Amino acid sequence: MERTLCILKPSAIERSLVGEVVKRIEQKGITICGMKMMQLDEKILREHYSHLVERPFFPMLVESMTISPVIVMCLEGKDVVEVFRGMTGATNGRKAVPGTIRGDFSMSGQQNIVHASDSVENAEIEIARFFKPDELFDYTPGMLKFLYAEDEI
Ligand code: IDP
Ligand code: MG
Repeated sequence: MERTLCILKPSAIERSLVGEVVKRIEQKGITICGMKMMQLDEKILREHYSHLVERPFFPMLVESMTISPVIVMCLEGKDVVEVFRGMTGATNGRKAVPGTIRGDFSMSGQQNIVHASDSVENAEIEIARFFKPDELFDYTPGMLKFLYAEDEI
């Protein structure tokens, strides 16, 4: 099964939206195979957001991502990278479609509640960046046969 990285950003932690986001993940039928709270720093953010380091807003982004701890989650499911990106919505919360996490909970292009990996390749790199192998769990949810057809798993 495919895996993706989700980060519940300080905007989720500080606004007490952790339960709301986790609830959506569980209700969708996505499996949580790793979850921990951690404090990010500039070093890891320079790697994670390497495509944005030269942008003028980068210092503001670092500040917003380090102001409180975050919760990182490894999510598993069929095509979960694309599925969870869809659930996350557009980067700017003001443009994200209602029904998506950002569309329902964010008014901002920066304080947008969650990170979601954008490709299978990046998901693998990002999961390895935030989790040690023994922090990830391989298990088969008991309800799997009610989540998927036999030929989907
Ligand atoms: P994504 O989170 O939708 O994948 P990226 O372009 O990868 O979007 O940007 C990563 C994060 O950087 C965004 O989620 C947001 O928090 C922040 N960000 C992106 N563009 C801007 C901007 O123009 N101003 C402020 N923050 C931004
Ligand atoms: Mg991105």
